[in-house]
Amino acid sequence: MKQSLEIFNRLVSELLADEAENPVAEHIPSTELYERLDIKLQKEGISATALENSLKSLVFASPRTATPGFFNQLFGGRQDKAVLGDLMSVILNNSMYTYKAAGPQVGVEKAILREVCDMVGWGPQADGALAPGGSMTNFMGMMMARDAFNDQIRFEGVAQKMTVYTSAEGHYSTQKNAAFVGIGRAGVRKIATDDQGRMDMAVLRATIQDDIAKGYHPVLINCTAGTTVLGVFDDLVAASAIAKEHNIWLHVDGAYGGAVLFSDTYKHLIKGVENADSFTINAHKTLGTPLSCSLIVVKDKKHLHDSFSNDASYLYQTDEDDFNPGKTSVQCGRRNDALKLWVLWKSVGTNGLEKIVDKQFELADTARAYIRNNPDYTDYSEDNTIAACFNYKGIPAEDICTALYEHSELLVGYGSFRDDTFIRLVTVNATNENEDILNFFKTLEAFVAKNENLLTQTVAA
Ligand code: ABU
Repeated sequence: MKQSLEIFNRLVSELLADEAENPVAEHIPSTELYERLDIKLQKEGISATALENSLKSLVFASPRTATPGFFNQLFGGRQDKAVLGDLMSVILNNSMYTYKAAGPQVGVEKAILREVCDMVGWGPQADGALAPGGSMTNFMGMMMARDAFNDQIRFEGVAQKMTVYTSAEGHYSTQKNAAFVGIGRAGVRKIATDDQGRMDMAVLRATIQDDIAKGYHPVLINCTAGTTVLGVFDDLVAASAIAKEHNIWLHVDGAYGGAVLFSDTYKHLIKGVENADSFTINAHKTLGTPLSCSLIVVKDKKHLHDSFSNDASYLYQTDEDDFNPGKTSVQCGRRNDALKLWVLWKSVGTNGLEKIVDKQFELADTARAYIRNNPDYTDYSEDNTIAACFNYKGIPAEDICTALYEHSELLVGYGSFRDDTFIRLVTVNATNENEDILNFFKTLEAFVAKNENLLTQTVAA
């Protein structure tokens, strides 16, 4: 172990030094990967030195997600205390199904879930669980919605025509999850949005009424707190009124934006979340922990037990269900994703988590101000989000993003809303400073100036 930890320390020190100089790793086309890197496996083992060299090449060539060159997805940065917690999870290697196997780590998970439930405003009946990503915690929400509608489905299978409702701008996990739980992709109603990209509540209400008239059983309204492209928030107060009227489960997919719960300034964006039945937050997105750390909290823990508990005499041999989280989990063996958030939270306090969230909005404001004050940019952004959406000099977003990637300049992606496609700059890395955001634009502009011919070909065509 000592030798491996020494290798780890050396490689990490070298990587961090290199990241400071080169925020974007050299692009390796996937067609050249196995020729350029020593990835293929062989029958005989290799020396520690050869292994270290091989690992170093791999590590140095991997995309750098913690630098001011990465704005591509809804995560990024490196909160060091959270990294410390995650490294400890790996060393401890507890499995989170039982108190016997995870001991106080179960208490850590419970403390986080309790605190989040309290912050939502729910009582002692509320609880939660962790799963390996927002798609999975959203899946858990849908499963509980299905079982709350009909508590026999989990025993007998699906016999009724069920429907679920989500924004046309919602995450694609809704469609996949509908297939998993037996509702089927055809049972997903993608509700049109208003001009700001929020689910249109009048259309939602009318669609539900229409489905009921046709004999369908609406079981879930999935609201989005932070849509993947524009980053906007559905109106939870209006959605909860519709859900209540028709006795439909309300899940809030806050995988991206749910962490505004921690911010006095921005929690108004999820006003009404206390009326939901379940709520997803990804700490690996807007709280900056390493992947993955996805939480689902539920107003009434009965639903977690109803949908996910199963006896297993070889596993559950000590302690009450409350301390055996396997009884409320979608998984059996489960890594400890709670510790990284706990170490970060313990270190910076709830006020420190608030600062992380507020910083993301500040960085987005900086980006939007730059875009809006520069005539070369076309702005597609919405305020009160952590996404700055724009085009530059009319160059197609796909061309510019792909060229920046292939030339190892910046990692940033693009998205579409209605008829427009634009670059999506996500300011989720709270370890960035305003200067890093301005440098992003400088790098982009310098790159375009240098490659004007290449990038303007499509515009001219
Ligand atoms: N849930 C991941 C979304 C990925 C992205 O839009 O970057």
